Amino acid sequence: VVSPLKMVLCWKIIEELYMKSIIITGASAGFGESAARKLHAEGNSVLLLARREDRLKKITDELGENAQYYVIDVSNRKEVEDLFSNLPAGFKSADVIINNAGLALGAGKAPDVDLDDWDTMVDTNNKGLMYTSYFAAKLMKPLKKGQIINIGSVSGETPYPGGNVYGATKAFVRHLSRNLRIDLHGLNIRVCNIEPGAVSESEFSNVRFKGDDKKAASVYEGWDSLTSSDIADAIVWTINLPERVNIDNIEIMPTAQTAAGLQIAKDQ
Ligand code: 8X3
Repeated sequence: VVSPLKMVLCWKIIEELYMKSIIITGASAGFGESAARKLHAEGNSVLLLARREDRLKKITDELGENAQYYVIDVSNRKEVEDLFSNLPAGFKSADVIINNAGLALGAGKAPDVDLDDWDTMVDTNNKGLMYTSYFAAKLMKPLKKGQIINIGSVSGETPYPGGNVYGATKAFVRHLSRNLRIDLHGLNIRVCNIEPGAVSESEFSNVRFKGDDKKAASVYEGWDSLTSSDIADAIVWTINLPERVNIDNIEIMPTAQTAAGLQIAKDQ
């Protein structure tokens, strides 16, 4: 007869073997929060990163054991460096990083935009991604294992009116993902770029329209857009595939959304 103690020990060993340690940026809301919740529910250890401590604390308190948080602005190189030099126990050889932090600010056509918004988008969507990817790759390279999941956007594939610098930052995400995949080739490190289309039920639209809730909500009125949970499902699926499988790129659109095609101005 196997003693209860031995059974618990066996269970712990099995858990250790299959449980992954996963770092998630932009984890205080949206896809990041949803992915953190789903991955944690599957028995993984999660480290949630974002700027808003109150949100992070609330989520990790709800999740309990195996959920930790760290307050950080990913666009601050020093803060990212400090985090990676002092990663909490259990994350020093992290299996996965989900680079989800990012935002769209404004939807106006160039040049009728706020230049500060362009700066902020480049700082977070590109420089933030650059810093976290750099340090994650440094951590994973000697371990010869790991997975980097970046959150791009369909706007990085397809231009649209008012997309301007937001779309350009997401094209950077796509190209950096492809280039990292090549640089890390042979090291057993997976790199994936997930490109969502229009997603409601997240703060994304409110941030884009700077707190104008009515305008933000009107984008998603009367049709069935994606939810954060749909994107989190894709993230979880990508992680759970066998290590031999690398999903290089996924574009995920709501059924009701497609690219618009070319246009001609006759009376200019
Ligand atoms: C945002 C995609 O379609 O909402 O990344 O502009 S969309």
